[in-house]
Amino acid sequence: MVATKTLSGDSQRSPIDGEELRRVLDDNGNVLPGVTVPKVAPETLKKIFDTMLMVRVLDDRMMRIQRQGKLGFYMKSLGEEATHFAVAALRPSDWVFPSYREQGAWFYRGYTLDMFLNQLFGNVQDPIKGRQMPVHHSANWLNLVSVSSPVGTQIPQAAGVAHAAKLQGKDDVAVAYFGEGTSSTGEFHVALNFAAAYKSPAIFICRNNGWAISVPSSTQTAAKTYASKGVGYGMPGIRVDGNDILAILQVMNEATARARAGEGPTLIEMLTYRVEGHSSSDDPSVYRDPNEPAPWIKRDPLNRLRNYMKLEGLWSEAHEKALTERYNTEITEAMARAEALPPPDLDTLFEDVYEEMPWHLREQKEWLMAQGRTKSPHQH
Ligand SMILES: Cc1ncc(C[n+]2csc(CCOP(=O)(O)OP(=O)(O)O)c2C)c(N)n1
Repeated sequence: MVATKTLSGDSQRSPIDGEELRRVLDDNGNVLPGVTVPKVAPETLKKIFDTMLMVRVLDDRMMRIQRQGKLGFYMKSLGEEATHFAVAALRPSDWVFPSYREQGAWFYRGYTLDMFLNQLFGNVQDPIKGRQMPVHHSANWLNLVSVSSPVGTQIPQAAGVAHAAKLQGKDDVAVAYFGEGTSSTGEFHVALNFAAAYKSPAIFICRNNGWAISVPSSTQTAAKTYASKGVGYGMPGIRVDGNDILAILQVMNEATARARAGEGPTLIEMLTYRVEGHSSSDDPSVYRDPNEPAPWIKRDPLNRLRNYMKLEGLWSEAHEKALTERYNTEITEAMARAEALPPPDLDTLFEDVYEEMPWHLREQKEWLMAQGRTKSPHQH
């Protein structure tokens, strides 16, 4: 077993691959013998379940409209949605630096379906004015920092913001999400070293879903686990079942408590699996054994949470059915609204960077507007 330092709490030998892995629920959603179940308010669990269900319904609908040619690009999270709800262990004042695969985190923090769809369509009500490709959201009012296409850029930013909170005497934490493939970038190493050296209140979530597009996670590192990398930098590295929301909340509670107490950062490897392609542009049948997803589908995070809640008397079939129908209706309506809206005005391209527009941008704006174009370039 690799010498990953665990915090207090329970530890189970993983039935998945034999390395130490924190779990609370078994693959079916039953509490494992001898583990401590974290205290999670029933309302929180219900909110997580409802939002996870929404992500599932939404992902499916969005992938379909992508296939119909209405949307340029989409990224699903099928099978790895529980990782999104690590944010349920945070306060609203904590900062989150997501990668592009954490839809649930956005909705959990208050991003709306309309904002989501307006961003995908890049229309006039898109919170970021059509400036990013689909699924690259940005919501500074929710302390959710812009998604960037180059992977890894968000990790040093999170380390920096965490450190700034510490310098300001606040006990806020900053959380960065990234995939295991992204741990091969320089940004991962720079950020972990900085945060550990300065004891910054950062939490690094490595969402290990097995693949970085077509590159298997085993190719990204010679280390036995991603969690063990934290130990090398001087912080705890915890490996948790990323399809088990209770185990995720348990380790997040420990990591936030450490960070707020001034004890520094934590690296959490959330072991999960990308059941489908990397994005709407990917075809995993070209590089992946077709039998590989089967055992992971049995460990589905939504099923496990549903079963646990059923046993706790917090779930009903009628509620889930009604909610699924409601989500489908709301998505259809929000989609119709988003599709009907025009793109942002061309001159908005020049806003938001400088308080006072410099001369060269003013010239460019005047030139563009003199061309008599009324449509945005992506309408041509
Ligand atoms: C710096 C940089 N290099 C390469 C790419 C191309 N690229 C986009 S996503 C991706 C795979 C990332 O895999 P991982 O970090 O494991 O996240 P996952 O998509 O599996 O959630 C790559 C290589 C990129 N966007 N940025």
